[in-house]
Amino acid sequence: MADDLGYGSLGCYNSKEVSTPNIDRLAASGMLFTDFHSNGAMCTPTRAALMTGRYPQRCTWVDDEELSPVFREQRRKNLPQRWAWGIARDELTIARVLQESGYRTGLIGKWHLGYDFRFHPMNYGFDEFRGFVGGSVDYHTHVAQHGLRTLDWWHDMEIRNEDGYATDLLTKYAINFIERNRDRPFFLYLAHAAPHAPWQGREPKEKKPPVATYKEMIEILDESVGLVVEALRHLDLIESTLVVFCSDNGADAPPGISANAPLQGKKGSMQEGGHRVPFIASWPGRIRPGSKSNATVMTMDFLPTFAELAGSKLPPDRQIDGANIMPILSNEVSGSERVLHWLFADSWCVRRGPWKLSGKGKTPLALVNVERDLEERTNLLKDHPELAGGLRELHRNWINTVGNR
Ligand SMILES: [Ca+2]
Repeated sequence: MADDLGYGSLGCYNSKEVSTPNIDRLAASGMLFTDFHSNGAMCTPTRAALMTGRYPQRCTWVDDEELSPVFREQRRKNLPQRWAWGIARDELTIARVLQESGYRTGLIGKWHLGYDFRFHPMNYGFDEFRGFVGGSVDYHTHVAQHGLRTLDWWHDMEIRNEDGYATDLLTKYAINFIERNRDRPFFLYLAHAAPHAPWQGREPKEKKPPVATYKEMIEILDESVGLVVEALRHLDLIESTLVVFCSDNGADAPPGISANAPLQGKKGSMQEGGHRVPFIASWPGRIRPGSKSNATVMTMDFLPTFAELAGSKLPPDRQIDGANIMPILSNEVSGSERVLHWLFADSWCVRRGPWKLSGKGKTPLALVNVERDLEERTNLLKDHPELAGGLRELHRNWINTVGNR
């Protein structure tokens, strides 16, 4: 998973500004999705959906009383980011599901589902952890850019620094994890920091414009994908491994690059640029090379899909919102009409088929047909009042069901 990588930032998604030959090759070896969405327009909600297979709004988040005073105070001051302090310990995670099915589980990279030690990823089903628990680190010093602004670089349960550029270190650990686990089933969640700010290239002293550094960061991310895929090939695991690549929300890029092109909006927005992001799935022998899908897919679909592949049984005591997308990946179906929801602060949108209604609080603001009008230029709210009313009703019912946390 890339962090804040936009829809228009890869060669295979028509970028002419960034060179991503390895990710383009991955796409050519499998299926590229044009209508994949992150569950959130920000990091933490999407990561919660990835972990739980549920809408982040349905997840149980930690109470203030569970936080140490310093984090409680930070959360009080930063309500829109209140989720970053953690999901409840009894949430079922994709790591736990696969761990219980005999998979070795590793998180290499960013967690961002709790800063306090008790919400450490190894308490949520990961056997191993290398990386950082916060929203972003300095790529060279590995000091957190938010929260306590202290060293945030972990070897399992221990904070321990080391020299190196974050993207390169995570790549090294990812390959090491694959090598050590080549003879047994494994689940590797490689959650890169790039190209999330701070915009820093590989050479700490090199000075260049932010946009040049930003492109370099995506190109190093691309190198990482190439090295990981090469390791799988070298170890003869490529035909027994499903590789998925996606972003956690739209780009928030420096001026001078069309990172979310052709979409409007960016990270944090309910416009497509906030949450329609790249998603590629490759599995030689199971997914047809060079295929493209316009099925509507969301981050929360990974848990039910992976659980199905691992033969895991999901407990009946909780609502899983995601869907198993294996029939789409193996070309048995092209996808069906779905109703999907997004919510950030009091901004929201709802999709049914090609129709998208977005609004703020109780007020619907725009109705667009994103199949015909991907750039959201034409607001059809006044032309189709009944359609808008129906979508608004779906949104209202959903809010009432998930509890609008
Ligand atoms: Ca992000």
